[in-house]
Amino acid sequence: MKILEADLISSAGSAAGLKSFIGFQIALIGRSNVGKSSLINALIRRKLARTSRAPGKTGLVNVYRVRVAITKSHVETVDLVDLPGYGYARGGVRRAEAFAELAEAYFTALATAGRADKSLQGDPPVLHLVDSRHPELDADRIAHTWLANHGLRVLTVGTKADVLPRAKWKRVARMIGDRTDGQVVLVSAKNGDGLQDLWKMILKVLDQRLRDSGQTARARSTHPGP
Ligand SMILES: Nc1nc2c(ncn2[C@@H]2O[C@H](COP(=O)(O)OP(=O)(O)OP(=O)(O)O)[C@@H](O)[C@H]2O)c(=O)[nH]1
Ligand SMILES: [Mg+2]
Repeated sequence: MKILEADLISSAGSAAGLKSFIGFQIALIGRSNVGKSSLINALIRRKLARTSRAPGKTGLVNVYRVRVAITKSHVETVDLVDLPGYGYARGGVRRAEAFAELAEAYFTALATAGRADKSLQGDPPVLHLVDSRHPELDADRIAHTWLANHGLRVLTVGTKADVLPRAKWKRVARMIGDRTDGQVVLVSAKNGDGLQDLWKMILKVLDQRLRDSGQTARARSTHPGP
């Protein structure tokens, strides 16, 4: 698998700005500082998304379009969406509300697009990132419930696995899986652990969606852009 191209294709800071770029997308959602932007960079093998040690870095919905060569003759286009994080207390109530509003607007737009356009039908795949060192936080449980209540299928990704001893991986993955009742993968943006597995899962979900919607890869490469 080779990343051929990756570009930031849109940024939106308001619900109105979101409407134009709903398409085949994988959204990353998680607490501030959990490692969403770092994971995007690790997946696309470029430093496109801005990261920070201080939480609250990403304040916009940013869409990165990636062209992935799975084989020489099979190229897919995937949009990875970096959403602002939740649970950033120091940003104040207003900032927290703005984040929540933007995320709500994004998922509502995604669900509406899915209903309206046959080519978008299927489960909009969402990666819910949780910190592998803190797999049982209430904020993550609440977010997971919120996503599930919005009818979104979620793949849970345990981040920063490099700081977790290998011996604990299985237990942490099981703990996260029990709470989220779904698929789990542990990854490290730092040393690349788990990234191949995550790419495989992402491509499998997209492939399933393509087959569900009866589209060919060629048709999808012309999916609506900004
Ligand atoms: N050890 C380790 N640190 C990581 C990893 N991924 C991210 N970090 C660190 O975690 C911090 C936050 O990373 P970001 O990618 O900016 O987090 P974010 O979720 O995008 O944060 P917001 O934009 O504030 O919502 C940075 O200091 C990163 O270097 C990882 O896999 N391992
Ligand atoms: Mg970020």
